[in-house]
Amino acid sequence: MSNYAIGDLQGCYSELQDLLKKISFDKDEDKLWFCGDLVNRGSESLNCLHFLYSIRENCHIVLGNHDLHLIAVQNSIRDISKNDTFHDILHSSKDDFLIDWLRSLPFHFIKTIDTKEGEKEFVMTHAGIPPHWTKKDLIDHSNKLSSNLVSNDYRNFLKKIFGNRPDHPDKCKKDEEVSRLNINFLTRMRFYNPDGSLELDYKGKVETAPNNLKPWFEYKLKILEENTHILFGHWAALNGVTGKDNITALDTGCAWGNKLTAIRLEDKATFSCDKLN
Ligand SMILES: [Mn+2]
Repeated sequence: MSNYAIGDLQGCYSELQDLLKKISFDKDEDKLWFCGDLVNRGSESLNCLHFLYSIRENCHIVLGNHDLHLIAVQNSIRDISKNDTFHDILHSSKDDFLIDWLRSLPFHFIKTIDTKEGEKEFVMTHAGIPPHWTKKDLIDHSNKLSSNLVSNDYRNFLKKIFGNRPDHPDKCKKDEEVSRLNINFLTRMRFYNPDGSLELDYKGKVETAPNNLKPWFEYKLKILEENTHILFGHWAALNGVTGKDNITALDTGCAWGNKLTAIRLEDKATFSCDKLN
């Protein structure tokens, strides 16, 4: 049995099938970890959701920002944007169960597995883990968000979680502001300021970032004191490179014409498939 962590699918269903052939995926034995953003940008979002649902017992999946956007659009809480490519899902009410299933997925996943280097605890989120969070913080914040997302009042919750502000825990006065910031940490974070604030406005490259602004994983991360290994997606421009042994970037930009990548957690073997069309 092997565990494979797979980068942002973003509707790249045919490429996923290629990748599963390449790793000789055995649905009775193997586990697939998906770091979120299952839909959008690519051309086969509905196929991705149907397929993952059909093998859900073999998968560990966390939510990404595009998945949340789809849930909000399908619930008429956000407008579809001109770049969105998940019309295939919205046009078919018989597939509404897939959106309810998405809502039930967590924002984080943690599991210890045997690797060639001994036992390792892997922690997966879509965008990363903010430097000031311990493992307990991650679990508490993530679970609280999930309980809101599956509650009867989830539509009201969805109305309040989109936006770039507040950008710092000290600026949060209401529960909904804490939720918004924590969702942004977990699903949208790339750059982080030394004062502990989340930077969502800068969209450029790491090399040309303004002074002081660094990728979140370049800070001293509290969660790594607990000897964890972080897996995340969301940041295709990194092309899988963090420069850290214990922090793995999974998104290699398939939806942007690059590759879909799987990493076997037991031995770090990497498998990639090219974008098909
Ligand atoms: Mn993302």
